[in-house]
Formats: sequence, C-alpha cells, structure tokens
Amino acid sequence: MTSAEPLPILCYPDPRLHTVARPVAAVDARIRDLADRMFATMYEANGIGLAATQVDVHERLIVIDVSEERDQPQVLINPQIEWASEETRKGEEGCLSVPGIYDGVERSVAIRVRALDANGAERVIEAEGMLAVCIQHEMDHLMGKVFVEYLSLLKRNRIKSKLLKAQREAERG
Ligand code: K2U
Ligand code: ZN
Repeated sequence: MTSAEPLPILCYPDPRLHTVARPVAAVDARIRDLADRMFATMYEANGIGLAATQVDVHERLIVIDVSEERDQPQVLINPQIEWASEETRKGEEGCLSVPGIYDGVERSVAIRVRALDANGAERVIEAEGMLAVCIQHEMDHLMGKVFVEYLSLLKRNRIKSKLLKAQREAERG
C-alpha cells in the first residue's frame, strides 16, 4: 500500500453515480495506481469497500478490505458473480456516497465471484457474510446502482432532499 492521494467521493444524488462502468481493458500501471488511490480513499473514509464509480472513474474496478486489522486489501477487476445462493438475508447497509444513511437491504448470503487481481491474474472468490454483502454492494455501484434504490420511493425522496440540503449548507460554509 503506497501513500497514494485520496480521491473525492461522489455524493448521492449525483447523477454520475448512475453511470454503468465499462470493463477494464488492460491491467496496467494506470489501474494499479488508481487502485492505490482508491484504497487510500476507502481507508481514510473508514469504508470496507469502494467502487471506481464512486470516485467518478467508470471502469469495472473494486477495492475491498473487510478485515478487522485493515490489512487485507483485495482488488477485484472485471468481477462476475458466477453463483449466488438462493438464501438471502436482510442486512443494515451504509454507503460512502450516501453519508449518514443506513437501512436494510436483502442480499444473497453466499456468492462465488470470478475476477482479475491487480496483476491481471484470474481469481475465484467464495464469499459469505460481510464479504459477500460488500462485493454485491460494490458490484451494484459498477452497474450504476446505489443501495437507496432498494428502498421505498418515499424513503429515497426523503434521503435525496436531506443530502441535497446538507450539500447546500456545506457549500454556504
Ligand atoms: O460505499 C461503499 O460502497 C462502501 C460501503 C461498503 C459496504 C456497504 C454495506 C455493507 C457492507 C459494505 C460502506 O460504506 S463501508 C462502511 C461500512 C463499514 C462497516 C460495515 C458496513 C458499512
Ligand atoms: Zn456504496
């Protein structure tokens, strides 16, 4: 992990969060530098995952570290879910792009994901628990989906106005 510079995180309801990311064409130094900067951004924000979409880069790249000690970084490039359990569970989720909002989202309890790592090598990840939830949450981001879209329209509109008000106040300083 380098002392890379963190990046600004897009905040809901920024329309750029709804961009569908394109596959990473080549796992090269540019992608590894971007992953480093995404890790710096995620750790600084106390997140356990971050999708490139959230830093306004629309390529299929996710960084994750669900470890307690914050020392198990994982890079997932062009991730594909190969299998997802029928069994689902509703869990409380937050999002670095939707600050201060937490609500229940239904996710598969276990998944098998195929992805490239930071060296371009193919990996298959069997995930359950928080890692499975995090990967599904991040892969939604790459499809332009934010977790509040699973909530009712009423809740979503309340969240939108709350965040827009907070953003206006922050601009006023
Ligand atoms: O914004 C993000 O994509 C990072 C998400 C990842 C995540 C969301 C819900 C459930 C698991 C992972 C979070 O902001 S990271 C913050 C966090 C930390 C611990 C547990 C849940 C959420
Ligand atoms: Zn998120």
